[in-house]
Amino acid sequence: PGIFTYKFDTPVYKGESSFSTGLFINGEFVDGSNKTTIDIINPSNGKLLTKISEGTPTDIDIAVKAARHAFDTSWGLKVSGSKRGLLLNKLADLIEENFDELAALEALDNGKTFSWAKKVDVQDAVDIIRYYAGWADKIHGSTIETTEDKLVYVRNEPVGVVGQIIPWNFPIMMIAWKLGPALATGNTVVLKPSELTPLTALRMAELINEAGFPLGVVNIVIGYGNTVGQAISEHMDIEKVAFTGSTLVGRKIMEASATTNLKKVTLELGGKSPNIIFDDANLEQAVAWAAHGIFWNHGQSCSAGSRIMVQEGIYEEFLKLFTEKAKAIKVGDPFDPETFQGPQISQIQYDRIMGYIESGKSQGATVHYGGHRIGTKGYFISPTIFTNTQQKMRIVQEEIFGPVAVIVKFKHEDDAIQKANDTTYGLASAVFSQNINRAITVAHRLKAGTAWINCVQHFNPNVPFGGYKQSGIGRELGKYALDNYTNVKAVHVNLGHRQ
Ligand code: TXE
Repeated sequence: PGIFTYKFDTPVYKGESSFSTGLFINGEFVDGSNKTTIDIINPSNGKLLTKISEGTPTDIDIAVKAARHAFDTSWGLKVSGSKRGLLLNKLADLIEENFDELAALEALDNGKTFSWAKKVDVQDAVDIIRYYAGWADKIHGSTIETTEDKLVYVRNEPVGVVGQIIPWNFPIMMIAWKLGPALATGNTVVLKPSELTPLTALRMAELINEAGFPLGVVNIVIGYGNTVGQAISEHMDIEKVAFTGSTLVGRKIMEASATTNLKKVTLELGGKSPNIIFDDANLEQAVAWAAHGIFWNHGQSCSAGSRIMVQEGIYEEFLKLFTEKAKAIKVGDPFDPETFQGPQISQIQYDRIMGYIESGKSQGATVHYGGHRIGTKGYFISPTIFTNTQQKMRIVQEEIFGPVAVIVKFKHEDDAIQKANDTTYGLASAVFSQNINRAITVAHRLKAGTAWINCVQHFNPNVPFGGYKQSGIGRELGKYALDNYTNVKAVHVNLGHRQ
């Protein structure tokens, strides 16, 4: 396989990165079985960054065999929880030791800003791996009282070989969200990063080796969704698949499971999260959070507060302040310390977002601010605000996944709740009000896996995250994620009863 070498010479980071561009199978970097490569594009200028090995279904087979062998010989319940925790902690230490380099790779590959990559993505990866390291020696079964002549106990056994398919919007963070609970509970992994953003995954592969994980415990196969992703979903020896991505692909993964070995499926899919701002909210705070909710990570977040719902009494004032915030956002080079918003990830996503902007216009909404490209190279889009929206418009119902805020006016509490719940999604939601009774009551009535009160986009390693409705199945993070990665076995021991 090739080697990726890159010299960062930026105002915020100077350093060099160099690592293999192969697939990571059984602790080694190898070419894909077809010897083909995938072009990796820098979203800031649309130019080729590097070529990386392309995996195929055959490579998935090889990786699954390595993972199965590791599970049977050197992982799972063959090693103690303390050992698994120690290795996870070591991995977290190594991420910390290479903190700035990983953030820089993330900014280069994905286009997110270096400063936010440090503050959120890499920091979160460290915190989450440490959190699950702590669980590794605390996976307890239980005993259940039945009758005197019986002992019944329940074991939580690792599932086996698990497949994990992740997207491009938070590459290193998604690796941590997926590997943490899977490895803590003793599973072995075949992970497919997005074909758009493989760089931090490859660097992480090196760190996984350096930490000393036994060969084959983690395998990373980069490739396209309809080949390698599909092969994971259909594989007969993968017993669980965890996916983060679009609802469309989530459906395909469930279908593939249904027609093959009924592997367990957890899905973390899209959203159209409402952000409800009542007229008794702290307006300045609500404006700042609302802008963060939709514009952070360039709107490429499954829990983006993309429907900003404002009560009519403060509508005009909110719009004025929110527009000022949007205007103040600096769009540009992810390595410029002043930049808040970098490029969208790809030409395809750029076209998709611009398509939504056109659809909003043609369905009669008003582009209050933005709505256009910025610059002539790369995939930069101005922060955009739509007003005069109607509930049935595509921009109000569908996930745009870009820096496009849709403002929805509402009259009273019931009106807000009805509109907020009126989509097929149910990932996150937020309520802004100084009346805590109202804020909590409304939060409880929203059909979403997360409800934020007077904040948005907060995550903690120990707090579950996942969707209602078509936003997904299962929960990630916290102890909830551990359940996805264990099988429950009930053992009945006869202490005396004779047939
Ligand atoms: O996602 P895909 P895309 C949403 C968001 C975005 C839209 C499309 O609305 O605009 O999805 O983005 C792999 N079998 N989200 O096309 O295709 C793929 O290789 C198995 C929300 O980039 O879902 C990648 O690794 N896997 C989301 C991963 O799925 C397949 C994050 C995600 O890509 C596959 C990303 C297949 N048939 C997009 N086809 C979130 N929840 O945060 C593709 N993949």
